[in-house]
Amino acid sequence: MGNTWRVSSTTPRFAALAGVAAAAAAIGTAELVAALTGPRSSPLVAVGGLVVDTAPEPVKRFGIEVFGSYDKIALLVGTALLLGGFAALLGMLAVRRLTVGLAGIVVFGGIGAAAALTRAGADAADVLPSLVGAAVGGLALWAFVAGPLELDPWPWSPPTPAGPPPATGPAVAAPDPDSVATSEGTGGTASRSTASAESPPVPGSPVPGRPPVPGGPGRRVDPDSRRRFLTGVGTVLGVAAVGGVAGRWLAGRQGVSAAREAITLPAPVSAAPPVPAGADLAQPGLASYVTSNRSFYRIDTALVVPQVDPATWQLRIHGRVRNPVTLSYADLLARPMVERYVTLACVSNEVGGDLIGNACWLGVPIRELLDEVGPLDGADQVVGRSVDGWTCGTPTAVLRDGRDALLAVGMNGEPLPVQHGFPVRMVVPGLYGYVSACKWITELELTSFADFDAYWVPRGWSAQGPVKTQSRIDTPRPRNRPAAGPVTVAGVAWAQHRGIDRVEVRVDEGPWQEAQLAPTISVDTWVQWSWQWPATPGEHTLQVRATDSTGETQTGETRGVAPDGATGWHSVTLTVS
Ligand SMILES: Nc1nc2c(c(=O)[nH]1)N[C@H]1C(S)=C(S)[C@@H](COP(=O)(O)O)O[C@H]1N2
Ligand SMILES: [Mo]
Repeated sequence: MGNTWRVSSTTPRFAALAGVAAAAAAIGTAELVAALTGPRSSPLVAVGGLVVDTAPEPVKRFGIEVFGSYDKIALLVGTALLLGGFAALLGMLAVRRLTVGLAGIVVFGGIGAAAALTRAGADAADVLPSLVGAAVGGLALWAFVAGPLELDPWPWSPPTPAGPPPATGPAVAAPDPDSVATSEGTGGTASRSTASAESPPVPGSPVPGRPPVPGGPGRRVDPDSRRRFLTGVGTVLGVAAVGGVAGRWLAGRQGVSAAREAITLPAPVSAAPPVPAGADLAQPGLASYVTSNRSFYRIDTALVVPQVDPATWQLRIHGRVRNPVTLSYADLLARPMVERYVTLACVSNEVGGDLIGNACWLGVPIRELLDEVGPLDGADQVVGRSVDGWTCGTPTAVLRDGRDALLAVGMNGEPLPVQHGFPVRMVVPGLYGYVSACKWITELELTSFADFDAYWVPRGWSAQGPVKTQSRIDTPRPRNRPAAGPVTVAGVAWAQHRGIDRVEVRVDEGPWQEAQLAPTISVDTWVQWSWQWPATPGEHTLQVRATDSTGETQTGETRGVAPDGATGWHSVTLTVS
């Protein structure tokens, strides 16, 4: 076929618009189809997830530092802007050569489909949204740059030809201003004359009899066709937005919040000890002793919160065991449950940071399940695997040493919130979340540390992640600008599964002074502390350090969060008036 190099009369600006509209049509369609095939097949979510999983660690850290907890929204917005830029470029290429624009759409559709296939639990249906989206996007692009919505040039009336009347026979002689560069070479017809090989591509006009506009190709366009084009773009953008929002809404309706609300959790055979009086000093600015589900920190790699239906949920305990088992949610709820307060902390918590919380968890002791499956010799690692493919590796010995490591179904008296791992997650006292606290768990696989690296290990984090002894000053903070006189300094300290023995505070690098410890429930929870400071006017620096029950005092050596948790003393500099 000929005419591969065509120059549309569509101007670059309109072409960019056409590209963006076509991309919107593709993405809107894909989101709608994804609502039918499952959330992980949405190309945006799948590509975003792939970016999260493959981004180099420093980039990821940069994202978290710069965008804070909005890093996921930032990623989606950034992706949308990037896609918009590419789409505009594709539109501009497409008016010069439609096949290049279409090829670009095919490439993007392919990337979306391939990304969807890499996601955990993907099947062939997960490529559908990308493929259908690409087809619709391609159709839209064609319509805008070469189809019914293509812009026409300015309807310029040619002056009446003054030359001799045409000779008999087909009109082939006169150079036709409508000529299109064709690869057919010779043998033009009445409607389409040949162009000399040397001549550059000239505007091809769909309106016969109109010469190109002086001043270069595609400068001015027919106002009627412009109206038609812009209406088309507006319509496509509108329909795409409605389709995309409808798709997201439908996907959201497939969520599990209704299933979660219908659950009644069993009573524990071993209830949590009551919170001792005075455990919460109720000091303004001080973190409360029990963290509510709403204010509990959230850390995970999931771009969309996994929706796991408890009716079909299963936990497979397998690998290097004598008797592998598969449990349903009902099986799990039928087992004796215990309830325990455990303080969970993130390895990415900076000194003084707030990626830590204390909740009351209800669940099944993992120790009992492991006793039943019977780990084989050498199975020194238990890998928790989430429905989205994320993994953590916990020492088998830690899970069997008698501590309250739980397969948790409840958090602070409710079924687990969806963000915190509904229907089932792990909680292990004394270990950072990244090596122990698998949310949306579907597998426990017994293996060895030598044989398997969990998610964060190849990304530069330690395979072993015991929580480091830490302490934090919650009040006063610099914005409090306390008045001179007695000031209550208060905060929290933690050394899960070892327990805190002592907390000390010092002012301006003076002598360490012992703070008062509030009562706490167990060695697995944090403890609040307070100290009366006879504050004097001027700028001062407060510092805190804790000593755990093994007698080890928190080191003052400052180290960052990677590879196994930050160290150093939290210090607060403020002005006393
Ligand atoms: N499926 C899954 N589970 C996960 C993670 C994750 O990325 N995916 N992150 C872990 C990390 S790093 C921490 S600190 C805890 C945080 O649990 P929370 O979000 O309930 O506070 O979850 C852990 N469990
Ligand atoms: Mo974490």
